[in-house]
Amino acid sequence: MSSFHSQTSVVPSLDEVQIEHRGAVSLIRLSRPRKRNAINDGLMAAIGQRIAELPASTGAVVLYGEGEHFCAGLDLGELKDRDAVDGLHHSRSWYYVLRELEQGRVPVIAALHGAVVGGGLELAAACHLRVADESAFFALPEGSRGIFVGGGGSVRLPKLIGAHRMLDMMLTGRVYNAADGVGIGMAQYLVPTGQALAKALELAERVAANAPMTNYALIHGLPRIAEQPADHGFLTESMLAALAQSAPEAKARVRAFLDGSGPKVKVQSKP
Ligand code: 1HE
Repeated sequence: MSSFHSQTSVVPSLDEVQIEHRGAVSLIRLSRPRKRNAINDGLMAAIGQRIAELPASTGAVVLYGEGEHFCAGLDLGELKDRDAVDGLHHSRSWYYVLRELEQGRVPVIAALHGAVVGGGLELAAACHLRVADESAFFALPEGSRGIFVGGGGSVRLPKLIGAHRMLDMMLTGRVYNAADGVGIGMAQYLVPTGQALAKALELAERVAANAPMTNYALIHGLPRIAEQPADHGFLTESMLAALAQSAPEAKARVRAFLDGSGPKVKVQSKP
């Protein structure tokens, strides 16, 4: 079996997933540009390790790719020798890491450029916010390669763009350019070419300045509430609201607004 989740022999390729800390923001860089940041077992294990080892001082993460592309998806070189059992465990190893990322302690913002394809799009979909620059393009070439998504794409992508659009992408090989992709919900922000990382950093700094409990309640609460019957959702919401507002930080922020020193809500010139 080649899956690192079912086998301890996979060594995380830490040199291919670099980490840097800038204040409360940690930057995780996919660093395998020769292969367009295609994800093999070692690289996926390294993403998992970088997430697991985030320091307590991290309030938000930016995930981005080195070189001309965000990520070319699964390293197809690994696929040729994999049997059905290996394939099952391989998928589960991706689920494990992407769940750690999606259901971790802090929000993760993906900065997207160039190819965001196959497993690269599945990785981006597990992040909480996505910023695309105008060079980004989105595709699911699995259909044309005779395979299927295996990194949680069939669960996460229909929630972003709708099952009918994902079906189209996989059946016909349709590629969305950045503007059209953002228009259908692949990402929340569109910026000029070369500016995705800067915009993601700016957003991450803002996110990291929120009360940690509010961020935690958002990334853990909202997706779960969306899956619950309304009656359960109301109860979950009320509990998260109670928890967030009881934190000392919330009290201090509310007091600051009431005494005139806290920020007011302002219209921003750009989203
Ligand atoms: C790769 C991969 C890869 C590049 N696996 N080696 N993903 C795909 O089907 C996408 C396949 N890749 C491409 O379509 C193109 O490479 C790109 C559009 C992403 C970039 O094009 P370009 O012209 O910048 O680069 P390139 O010349 O195609 O590739 C440079 C090298 O990276 C080359 O290797 P080299 O040794 O000849 O230099 C490519 O073979 C290699 N490379 N992409 C392996 N994906 C959990 S299941 C998820 C299932 C999937 O993700 S399926 C979709 C896989």
